[in-house]
Amino acid sequence: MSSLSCEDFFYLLGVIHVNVKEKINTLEKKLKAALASVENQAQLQEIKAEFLGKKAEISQFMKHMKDLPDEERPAFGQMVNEAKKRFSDLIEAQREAIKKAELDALLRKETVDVTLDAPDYTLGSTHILNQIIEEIEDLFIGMGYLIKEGPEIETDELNFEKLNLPKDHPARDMQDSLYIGNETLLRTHTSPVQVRTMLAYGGEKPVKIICPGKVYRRDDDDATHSHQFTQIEGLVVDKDTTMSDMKGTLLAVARHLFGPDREIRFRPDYFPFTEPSVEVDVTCANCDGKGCNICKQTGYIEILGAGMVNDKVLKMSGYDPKIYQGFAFGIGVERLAMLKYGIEDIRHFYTNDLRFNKQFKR
Ligand code: FA5
Repeated sequence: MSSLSCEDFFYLLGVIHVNVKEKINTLEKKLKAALASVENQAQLQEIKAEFLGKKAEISQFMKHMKDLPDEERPAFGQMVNEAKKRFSDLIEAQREAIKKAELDALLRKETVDVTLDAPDYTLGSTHILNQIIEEIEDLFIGMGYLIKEGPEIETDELNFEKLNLPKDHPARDMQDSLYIGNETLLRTHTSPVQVRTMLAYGGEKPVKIICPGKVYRRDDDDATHSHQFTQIEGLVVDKDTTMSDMKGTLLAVARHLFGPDREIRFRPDYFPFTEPSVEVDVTCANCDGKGCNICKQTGYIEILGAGMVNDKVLKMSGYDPKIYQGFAFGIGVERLAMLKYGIEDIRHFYTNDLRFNKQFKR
């Protein structure tokens, strides 16, 4: 067997070098072509595995190292490692290009053209009943009142008895009630919140509150009655409270709601919890008090019930009627809105017909 001469060996090595070099060049061209059509990171990963992974051709070249003399190995190793580095750089450059393309696409997709017309969003608005409640609350807050709320399930004692309506009192018929148990019912008015406040104040402090909220009665629903409706009641208790304080306050309410030129009048009425009691009318805003269809030719429309707090009620809630007097009033919010806006049926407030609701956008 003839041994290789030194020249032959270098010749052989040169061929290996040349072949590997050529192979690397071919691989590099293949890699560039593959990278040119790559579209996403997943495809790029596959290409990386193919060209730089353990089974990649370039990784196999290192196996030739052992066939080389020691002095050739560094040059060979350097050539292969430089190729690997170039491959890796090409792949990473492509990775960055894909990232940038993906980001550009996302930004293009999410671009907002500020010159376009805004979409026609339909904005909701506060329900007319809540608008009136807020309007009345604002007026009373301006006059130094506090807003008090209470539970809709109430005791018979607070809803009736402490308001001078004992169990057998015929005036209980004025407010047909929905009982839940023997002693609990859905409140028929927000007056029990007034009782709760007086009891909490312990007969000592002056009271100046309004109590908005839902109330319930066993009334048959029709154009002017609902089994559930909204009230705002008010109560003032202090040491020098007179009927003219009440009149001035209610005149302010009437003018706030129906216009600055309105006048009010009192008609005698009956409520067990007030004495004297009055029905309050306001001059008709439609005809200025001259008489029209809306006010049934009377020149006035009825807006609320009121009165001076009955001594018995003050006493039952801990206030000494010789020292304290008070006035109270109760407004039916739906009825008030019907008068103000000429709404002919109370049921419009609850059916949520948008054609109705939209008329009262603030
Ligand atoms: C009361 O509820 C008294 N607590 C009000 C009050 C307070 C008077 C303080 C004096 C002093 P009345 O039952 O009248 O009163 O109800 C008050 C208002 O609620 C009525 O004027 C009316 O506007 C409204 N209302 C009564 N029943 C209904 C109903 N079924 N549906 C819609 N509104 C009603």
